[in-house]
Amino acid sequence: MTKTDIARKVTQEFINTAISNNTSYSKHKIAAYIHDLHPEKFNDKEDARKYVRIVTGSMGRKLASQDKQLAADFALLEQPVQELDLKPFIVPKQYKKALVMSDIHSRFHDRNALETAINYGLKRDCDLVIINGDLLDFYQFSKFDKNPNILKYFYSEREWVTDFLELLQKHFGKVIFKKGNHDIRRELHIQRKLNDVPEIDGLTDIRDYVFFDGSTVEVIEDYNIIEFGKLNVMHGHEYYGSGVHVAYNRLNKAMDNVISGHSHVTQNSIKKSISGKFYGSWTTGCLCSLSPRYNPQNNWNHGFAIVEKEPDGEFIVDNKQIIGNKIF
Ligand SMILES: [Mn+2]
Repeated sequence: MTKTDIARKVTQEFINTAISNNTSYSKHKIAAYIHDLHPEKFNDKEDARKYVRIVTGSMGRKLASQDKQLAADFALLEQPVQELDLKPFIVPKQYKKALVMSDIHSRFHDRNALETAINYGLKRDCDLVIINGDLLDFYQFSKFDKNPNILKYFYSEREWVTDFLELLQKHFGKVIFKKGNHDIRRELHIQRKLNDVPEIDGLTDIRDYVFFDGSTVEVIEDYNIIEFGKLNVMHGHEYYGSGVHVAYNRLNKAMDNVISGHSHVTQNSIKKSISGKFYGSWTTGCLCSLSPRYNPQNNWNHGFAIVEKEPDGEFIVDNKQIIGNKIF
């Protein structure tokens, strides 16, 4: 067999395997395989690669069918890189009433607002807490200027959050913690350092960071959506920009029922579709300080929501604001 014959035969075998397994093999990999197979014929991998290119390139034989030719060409292009594996988390049927709290931003949390929300959730017999993002502030990993007098309080942020999650599990039984944009600050920080300090690989998982004995806390990635019956639960940062009419804008983006936080304001928007179905969007207030250094004047408000789910997935959202000691 000539070098061209070998290259053609082996490449065709790779193409067949790639097509039947819905994958691909680069010409580079095939060349390395050919060189290993026939070191006596091919000087090096580069030599083998030259022949793979001859039999597959514009000078090579073309298949009669354009579809088949294109499939064969794609079988020799490396696979795309998949960065995210999007998968909604479906809340198990057994949970019927959720206290939804977002934007606690520990340790910039508002103690009164937080205690009020939890107390109300218990009085309403919630069997589930959904922490809808930004439980941790991770001030220490902020890219903005940090005040050392504030920074020192964040050495114990980990302990605060661990104890807080344990408190919630003790009172409600089940906690689902969906990460927001702040909750991933630490893992992004570690990722940035990873090129310089490979030993720290594996330290990123927040499950380990806030684990307590007997924890059944479910942690949901920041890019995944929670489905509580027919209601989608998202933090809010998953959509780029939401303007002033946050609930309205997120409804237009979601085109489905959605509850979110991130914007620190209580808003409701319900619209009827052309087919007569109603879709709603609710945004919950925050449970953190209303006057942070980086944004001392704002239109934020404290709040939370109670979501009651029926067996068919229909639901009722009770979107509450906290003003002082009053709940509206
Ligand atoms: Mn946020």
